Amino acid sequence: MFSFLRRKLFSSSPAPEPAPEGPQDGPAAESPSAASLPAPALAPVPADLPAPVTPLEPAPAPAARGSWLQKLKAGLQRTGSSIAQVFTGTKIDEALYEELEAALLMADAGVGATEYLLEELKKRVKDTRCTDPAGVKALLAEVLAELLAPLEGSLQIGATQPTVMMVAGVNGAGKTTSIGKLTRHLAEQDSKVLLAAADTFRAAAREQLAVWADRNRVEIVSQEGGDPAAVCFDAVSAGKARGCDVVIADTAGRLATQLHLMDELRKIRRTLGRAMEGAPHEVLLVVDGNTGQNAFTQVKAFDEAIGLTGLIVTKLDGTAKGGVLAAIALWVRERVAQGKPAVPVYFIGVGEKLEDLQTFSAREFAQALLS
Ligand SMILES: Nc1nc2c(ncn2[C@@H]2O[C@H](COP(=O)(O)OP(=O)(O)OP(=O)(O)O)[C@@H](O)[C@H]2O)c(=O)[nH]1
Ligand SMILES: [Mg+2]
Repeated sequence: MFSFLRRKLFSSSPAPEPAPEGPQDGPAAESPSAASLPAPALAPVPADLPAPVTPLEPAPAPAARGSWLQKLKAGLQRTGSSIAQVFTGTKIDEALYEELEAALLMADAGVGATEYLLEELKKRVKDTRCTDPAGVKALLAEVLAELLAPLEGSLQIGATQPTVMMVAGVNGAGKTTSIGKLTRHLAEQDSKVLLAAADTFRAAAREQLAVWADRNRVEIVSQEGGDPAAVCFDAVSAGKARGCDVVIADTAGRLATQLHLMDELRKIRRTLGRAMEGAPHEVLLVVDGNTGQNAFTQVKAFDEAIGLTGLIVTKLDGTAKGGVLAAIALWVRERVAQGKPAVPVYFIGVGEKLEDLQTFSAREFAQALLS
């Protein structure tokens, strides 16, 4: 069983020794650092058991979930483009729909999702013979939650050992912080995590990830300078040798328009696949919710380059308008209709603290946006 292979990380034993640094000669050769690792004593896995899959759900107590929802609401309300304002009148008329259209566009929903929402809403108002604006608001919450529903999804670990994740995004989106928070959630669920500092160019980037590794008592593979793909190769090799459950590669921030840097990301992806068949199992994009429609542009561009499997939307506690998730949801629906896999929002970030990374709920998000 998968649980046999797990080792408790939050034990009173001292933190593990830092990983030896990877080789300079690229990912093609098997890493000496991985080869020199002691082979972990693994319990035999019965052949007839299916690989157990664990959905990663940071499940806070109801009170905690309430408090982060307050943060989300406060963040989304701070924009001043309150959609709720539209429904304070007494009449349902063309002016109300025009005001709603403007509010949705202001909230970064984009033209396509705004049109979709208005059309669906009008249909429901007609079908339900709704007569007051408060009722229209409730119907909009319903339509919005349904539109956002394909973005719900939980990150699965345990189908392979290790589950390999690569994390990408533009500069400062919140990649490293989100990895740190995610590592804590994983470690709390007794998963053995290994981090790969694939941002090899900046010493500060390696140090920042090392702080998170230290804080969470997990191991890290890093290398000064050199090829980020080689670090990733080493990390997966080490993760396999050490019986890790999850390997997470933190990459350097980049714009999708920086073609050579996007090529580097593709190389990292390919190299992870060379280090372990089927890897990376998750290709996550971290987007800053404050960047509005630009976040949507990033999703499309990174997906084209490296094929995304999921998203983390950060900084929804700030001046984010939140509507961009409607635009992303519409894009995901269209993908799914074409037979492609969905790209769920695995987590949303509502602050800088550990507990501020939460799973995404379409209904809660729709309500926060309309409150
Ligand atoms: N308010 C708020 N701040 C956040 C959130 N997530 C990350 N941050 C902050 O955003 C800043 C950048 O975060 P990083 O994790 O370093 O971002 P990064 O994407 O790794 O940056 P680069 O590696 O430089 O590309 C830090 O100050 C974080 O504390 C969030 O959900 N809310
Ligand atoms: Mg970083």
